[in-house]
Amino acid sequence: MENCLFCKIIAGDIPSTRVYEDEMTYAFRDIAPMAPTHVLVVPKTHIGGMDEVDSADDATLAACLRAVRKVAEAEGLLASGFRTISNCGSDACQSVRHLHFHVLGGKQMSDRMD
Ligand code: DGP
Repeated sequence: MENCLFCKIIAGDIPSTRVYEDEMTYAFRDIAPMAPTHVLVVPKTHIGGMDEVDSADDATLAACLRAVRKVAEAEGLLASGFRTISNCGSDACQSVRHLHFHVLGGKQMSDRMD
């Protein structure tokens, strides 16, 4: 989608540090990491956020969750654990309107979600 930051990253028009990629998903390091591992998993097709998944392709959505697991495995997080977050809308402070899953790990995190 034109003027979507993550679509431009997926297309390679904006540089990113790739961690994982397959036919339907792309994963890259967050520009402002909140943990030793902070990776964003995005679908290659434009979906605005969790509020739009009702009209999204099931295979794409499943691929995103599998990509989260692949990233956790590649980053060595399967044994220690990791957190997956998808912010949606203004109350959740979603800043990029392209569905993405933050994968955070490599440190002990708080039991609070805020
Ligand atoms: P959210 O606030 O949940 O919409 O997360 C958006 C994330 O995207 C935020 O953690 C910072 C990251 N981000 C924003 N711009 C860029 C960029 O140009 N490159 C990379 N790698 N990450 C970005």
